[in-house]
Amino acid sequence: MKIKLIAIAAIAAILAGCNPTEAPNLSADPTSLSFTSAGGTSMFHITSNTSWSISTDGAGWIQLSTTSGEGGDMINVTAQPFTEALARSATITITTPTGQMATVAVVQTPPAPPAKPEEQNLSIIAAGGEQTVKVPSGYTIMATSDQTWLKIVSVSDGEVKVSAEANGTDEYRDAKVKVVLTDGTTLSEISVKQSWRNVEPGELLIEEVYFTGSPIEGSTRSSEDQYIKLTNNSDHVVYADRVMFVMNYMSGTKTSAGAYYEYPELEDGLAVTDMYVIPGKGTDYPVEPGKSIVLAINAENYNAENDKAFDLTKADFEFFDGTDHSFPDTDNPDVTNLDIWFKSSMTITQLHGRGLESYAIVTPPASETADALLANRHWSGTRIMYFNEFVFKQDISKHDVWVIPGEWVLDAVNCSLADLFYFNPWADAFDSGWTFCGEFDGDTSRYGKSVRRRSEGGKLVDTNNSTNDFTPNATPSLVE
Ligand SMILES: [Ca+2]
Ligand SMILES: [Ca+2]
Repeated sequence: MKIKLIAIAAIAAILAGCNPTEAPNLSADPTSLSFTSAGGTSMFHITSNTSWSISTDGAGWIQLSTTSGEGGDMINVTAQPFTEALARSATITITTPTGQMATVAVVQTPPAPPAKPEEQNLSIIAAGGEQTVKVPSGYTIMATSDQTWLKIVSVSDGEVKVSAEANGTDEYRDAKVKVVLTDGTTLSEISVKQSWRNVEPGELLIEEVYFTGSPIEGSTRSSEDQYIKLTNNSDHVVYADRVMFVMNYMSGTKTSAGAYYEYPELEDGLAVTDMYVIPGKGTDYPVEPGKSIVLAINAENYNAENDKAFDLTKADFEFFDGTDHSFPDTDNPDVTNLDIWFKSSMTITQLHGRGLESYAIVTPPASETADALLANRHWSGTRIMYFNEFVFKQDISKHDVWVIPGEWVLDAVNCSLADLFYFNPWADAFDSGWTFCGEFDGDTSRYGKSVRRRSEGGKLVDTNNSTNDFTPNATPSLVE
């Protein structure tokens, strides 16, 4: 009976994995684990003949597959991804109730620092606002700005959010954002340029000018349904506030009698007469990418009396020239009027119906006013008119002409006709070509046709050469 009891006790002891005659033991293998910054799972073995428990020193970045057990076992250790600049370590400690102890040292290496700092550029419009900049991910980062007008809003893995104050100056201004790792290594240098305006050259373009007017059945005249269409050719929202539509002063066409003018050199800038400005305080008139705004000479429904003419009551802006003259203008109260900085007509402004004008859109800086422009930017010099054997000299300063600085110019288009073309009134930098409607001066087949910018691959073509960029004698876009 006694023998039998001993045998049962021995079997029980074997089943329990513990030999009462053997001292408790405990070991771990391997005794160290290493993780890359990506983290992941590794394992170690426990060899023991007794129960044990495991702790991790409160290192929250590692998780164990189990924290207690008995006898031999395999433990999975999972490390979280690591983004700091200096390595981190932890100790896994295994203990038994009877005082045995084993440890496994864990280290995780930091992400490899960038070979060299990344450099990138960020453009911000004058209105300022928040922008998010992508930087290499996988690092804990800090960011600083060297200008008080540009604040760091937040940093997180892979991105920095900045906020710019509005630029009230008339100039571009620069800031540098430095993004560093926790040991000070530079990850990224962001050169920030804030504009003095809310739309840049090439972003908002003159897509179309409908100067001919729609044909009237049985008439040699046309309807007065003239309009200009401006389109956002960029990938972001632009603002049309304070965009000024200007008309040329210089005539680059010979008169039908053969007279022509010679003008003083104008190296940089546009000599203009009429100046109409989209109102707004900076961001009142957003134009979404690919979208357009229409400036109607008169925002009236011409289709009501001429089925070939357009309904312009849905135009975004209109030229309203008042009623205190012999050809009173009509104001559509539902369509915002352009601000008049200068109009050359004693009555109402219209586009040259035979297509002998040049047009541009420009942006006067924030500090510029109509009064200041008219006072300070007058053009002067001598214009010479050649007519047969006669030569006339004229003092330009007596004319209504102002010089728009070249840096204000967003886009320009010359219109002319082959039989009258003499030269382009604006320098090649603004438009080195010209476009047209009709084949000769007075050609009534021009009615119902517009000049329209071509598009390629979903973008308008803009090479500052309207001979290339525009389709002459085009079907007006409002037909579609
Ligand atoms: Ca009008
Ligand atoms: Ca109106």
